[in-house]
Amino acid sequence: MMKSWHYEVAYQVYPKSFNDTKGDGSGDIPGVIEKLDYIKDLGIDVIWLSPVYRSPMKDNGYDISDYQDIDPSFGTMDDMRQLISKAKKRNIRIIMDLVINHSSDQHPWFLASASSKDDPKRDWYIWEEADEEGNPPNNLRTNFGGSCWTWHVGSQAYYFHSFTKEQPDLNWDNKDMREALYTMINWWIDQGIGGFRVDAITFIKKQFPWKQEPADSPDGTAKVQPNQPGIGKFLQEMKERCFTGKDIFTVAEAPGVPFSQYDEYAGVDGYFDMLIGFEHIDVDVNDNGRWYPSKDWHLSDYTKPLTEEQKAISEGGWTALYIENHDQPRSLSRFIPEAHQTDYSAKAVAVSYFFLKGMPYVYQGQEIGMTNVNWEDINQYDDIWTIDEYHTALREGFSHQTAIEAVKRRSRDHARTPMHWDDSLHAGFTSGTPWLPVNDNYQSVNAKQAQADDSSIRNFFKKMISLRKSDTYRETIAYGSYTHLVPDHDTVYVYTRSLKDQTVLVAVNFSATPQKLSQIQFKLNQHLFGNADHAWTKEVLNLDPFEAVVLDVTRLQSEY
Ligand code: TEU
Repeated sequence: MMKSWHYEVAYQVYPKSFNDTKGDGSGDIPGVIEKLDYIKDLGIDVIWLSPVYRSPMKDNGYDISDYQDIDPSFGTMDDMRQLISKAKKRNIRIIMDLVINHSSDQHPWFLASASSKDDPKRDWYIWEEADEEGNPPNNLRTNFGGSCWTWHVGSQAYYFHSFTKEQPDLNWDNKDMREALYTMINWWIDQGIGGFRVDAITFIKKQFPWKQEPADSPDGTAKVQPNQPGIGKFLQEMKERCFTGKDIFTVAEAPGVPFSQYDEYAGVDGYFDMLIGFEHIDVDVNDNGRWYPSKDWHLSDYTKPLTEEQKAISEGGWTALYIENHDQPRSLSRFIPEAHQTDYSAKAVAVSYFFLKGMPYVYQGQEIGMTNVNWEDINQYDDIWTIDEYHTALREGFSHQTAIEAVKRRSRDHARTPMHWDDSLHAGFTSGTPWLPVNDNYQSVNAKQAQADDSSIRNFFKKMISLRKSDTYRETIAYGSYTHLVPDHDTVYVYTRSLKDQTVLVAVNFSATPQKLSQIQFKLNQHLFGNADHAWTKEVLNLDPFEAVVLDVTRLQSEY
């Protein structure tokens, strides 16, 4: 079924690092309003705003202490209303981050729950007694390391958390708690937002009954597992109570959902409208979730899951297309060896995911080719997850070098350094001291320069977005069938999108050597664009190093 947002493209704003108008070194909502025209000019229709709710900021806003208020560091509720209405004037929907697997330990619900075993809200969170030796119910480990159980001295019990101890998990088995969430969600919809990106939602159903789980780590712990059987009951209820029949869409962050369940989650009658999957992006993460030792990965570890995902949504499903967000390293640093990181190769990386079926997401700074930082000292990093990975690696006997290499490859801070607006001090992000230092390369990589230069990565993104939306190609790119050509290839990614008699062929060479794919035969109808400055006239796929092309072709075989 056709949806109004099927041709749309999203931009993610991580507000703390986007644009600071107050000079306190931390971005704010007026800063987002100030840049709405910059975002609109890129061709964007949707902004996913990472959390701006009131928060003690133990996890940069993913620990919420009031769902219906704005944190003073970001501004006020009035600023938020202005953002929603000013975005709407530009035909941009604001998608709020909905963090409802857990709250902050400073949320009044948790404070009440923790106040006494008899409090009416006691059961809104998950509490368990210690065993005879004082131990918690089991050996589960959080997503960020450490036990999922924290002892609460005041009420003499353990509470459960899938993330930090300051993010206690809400108890979805409690009906009153669920009702309170639904009231809050509907209140936000009434404020005129365009929908939600639903955080870590696959963790809401717990691994009952509690028991020791098979260890996946030398310390005897086992990582908490998402997508437990029975979760669907809650998701269906939330959909019916909050989402159905409204002019919004929902995108669920869904680690642990196998492709075989995509239809249930994001098919025509799915719980959500699209999913944020992890298979194509967690290429460098070990099975136990650890970033070390470094994991050897190949291009097909990226392209094959993308292909599986495209198949999984082929019957009317949808997905979020992304290669960067606030939890991931920069894509240019991940996909391209340092010696070859240029505007040219950045464009190739961008082409690789942009013409798949789904909604493409561009993460702030991705459109100008921002890269990872090169910090050697763990004290330079801020992210809780990064700090845990580093220290756990050392505890497990790995060297500083191995541990810091993992951090340099994978830290969430790579995406969180401030946005580069221009070449002035602190990249024009703040007049104060930025909460996280600016990447050293801001003088050559910044939005001002990218806007002025016709051949910039940013202008390339603009072209890609307008091709996706063009009258001639938008149907094929939105709904066309997908075929992965030369699927075992470890240096090129080639796919076609076909609808009726139109075929768009996308080819990207991820290597520093030329690639000749003479087995792929086609008649060239039109060169749509590519990262090289010359027009493409060949009817054979001879790709230069890091070359990307998008062609309108007639395929000469039905299957390659
Ligand atoms: O991330 C969820 C998260 O960390 C997991 O999906 C994890 O990446 C996965 O299980 C890998 O094993 C979201 C937010 O994006 C992140 O910024 C927050 O810190 C986190 O939730 C807690 O709210």
